[in-house]
Amino acid sequence: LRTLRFVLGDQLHRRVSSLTDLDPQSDVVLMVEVREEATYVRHHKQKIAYLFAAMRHFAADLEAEGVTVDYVRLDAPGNTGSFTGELRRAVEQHEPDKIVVTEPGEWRVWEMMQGWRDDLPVPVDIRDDNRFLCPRADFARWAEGRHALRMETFYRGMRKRTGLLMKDGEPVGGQWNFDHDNRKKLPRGHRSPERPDFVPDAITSEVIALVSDRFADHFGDLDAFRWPVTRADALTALKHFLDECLPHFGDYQDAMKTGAPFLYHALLSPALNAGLLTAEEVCRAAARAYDEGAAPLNCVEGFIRQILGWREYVRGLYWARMPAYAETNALAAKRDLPWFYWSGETRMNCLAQCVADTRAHAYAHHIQRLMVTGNFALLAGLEPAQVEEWYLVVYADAYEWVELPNVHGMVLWADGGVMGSKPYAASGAYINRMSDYCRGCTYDVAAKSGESACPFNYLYWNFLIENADRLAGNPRMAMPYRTLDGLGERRREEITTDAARFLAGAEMRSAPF
Ligand code: FAD
Ligand code: DLZ
Ligand code: SF4
Repeated sequence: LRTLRFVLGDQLHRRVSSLTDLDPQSDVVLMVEVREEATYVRHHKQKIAYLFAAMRHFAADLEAEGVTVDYVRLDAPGNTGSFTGELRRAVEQHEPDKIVVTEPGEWRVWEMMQGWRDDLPVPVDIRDDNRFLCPRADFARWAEGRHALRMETFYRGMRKRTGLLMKDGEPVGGQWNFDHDNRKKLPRGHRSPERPDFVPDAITSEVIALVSDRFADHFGDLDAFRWPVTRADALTALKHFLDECLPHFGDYQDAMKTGAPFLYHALLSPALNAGLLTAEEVCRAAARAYDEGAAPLNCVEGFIRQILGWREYVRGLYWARMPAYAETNALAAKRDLPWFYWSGETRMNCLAQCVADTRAHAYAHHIQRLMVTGNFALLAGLEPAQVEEWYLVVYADAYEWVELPNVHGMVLWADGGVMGSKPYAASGAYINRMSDYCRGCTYDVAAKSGESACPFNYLYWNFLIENADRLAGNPRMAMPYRTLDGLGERRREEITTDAARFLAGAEMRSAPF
């Protein structure tokens, strides 16, 4: 019997479910570089280069094992440019008895796969994705009948289920969550560790040249491409993180600094999302660092919560609530995405810096995504679909299963509270507290009104005023609404006038000059 095993570009793990029973004597592994996947949104150039480079290295490793790999390069003669076209071509060429594939990360491809079952002349076995710790069906059972899903409840269940940071059925250290020890501001002059430097080898360099040529009009630079694109390099990156960054991860998790996009973050999301590392091995390695006394509990718990908690939770939520999830717009936001999200041309220094980091590295850390580009999108009432497309384009780790809940739910509150109990709205004071951006800004973070005032300041109150009928009744918003009530009529008028002027002004233009 000959099985055709179709491995997608973000399933690059040797023990992924589609490969567990691989028979190198008879089976063929299919991997395809296709234009449709590279352009369904106009991904950052580094994201395409990352996937193609990781795919080519993974295929080479399989071949070194003696596995037959049908690897279709982007510029191969006859490449039809789509998953479906390439699968059909491979079926004609290899005449398999069946096709085996692991379920995809995106609804769009899931629907495509259902079509393969109907249209192809051989059976298609779609297997669970075993790279996650919580199977889709288990999450769906947990979510059934709940409107609001809360990460913290889910996370505690996952700690019990996996035994991570657990002792005798209780959380290690007597608490589930050590966030109150985290979130320090970086001291002035502080130097964080250097990012590991994975200089592109011949395979990666060839891919970078291809992407530069074929996707020249996509967002982003390729010059600073330094991602680990093999499992061996991803393991080196994990070790670097555990040794150099984890001991301070929690402390400076929310800090932002000009010209220092990485700080103590792991930079592991592209490798995790493409399959080079598994969530389980990364969490267990972090727990081991705590057991061995190499990192304190607040840092290790904070890190494990991001993966065992947030990452598994958003993935479960995505599959439990799609496709309807993407359609809601609870705050009726409809303003166009300003052009500066692409060009970085804005006088708001925090946004200019985050866009610059994003363009250079296809990366920004969580707080830049949530509290700068995200917070502005929320306060300015940008249309969810346009903001979501931006986030799906610009990051090397972006796949809809993780991007959509974070943007639609956590940032924009477009799901009306399914994912988080309240919107993460904040004024310029938060950005000033956690970063050095305001020092280099032409706007004045201390000023509340007028043309030179930080726009986040009046947009924050304007957001509360505009959404009062939707948010004022939310118990978790009671405090800001009480403060708003105390501001007085004249101050409220000042806020709405400032906001209207800014939102109609040059900063908000949605196309280049
Ligand atoms: P670290 O800060 O070192 O965290 C460690 C790991 O925890 C990450 O590698 C990631 O796997 C996981 N993690 C942390 N927070 C989250 C979260 N909220 N959701 C899921 N996993 C999380 N992450 C993506 O992988 N892809 C995305 O497309 C994506 N889009 C986002 C959009 C917005 C608006 C926000 C607020 C967050 C988004 N995130 C996304 C989550 C998070 O910002 C990134 O995972 C993180 O910045 C990746 O960098 P790191 O590996 O250095 O992470
Ligand atoms: C993101 C991406 C890109 C840019 N290109 C390819 C590709 O050419 N071939 C491939 O197999 N996968 C690619 N991917 C990843 C897929 O888009 C991903 O598998 C689906 O979005 C499902 O998560
Ligand atoms: Fe951003 Fe306002 Fe600070 Fe300028 S002053 S960097 S706009 S928060």
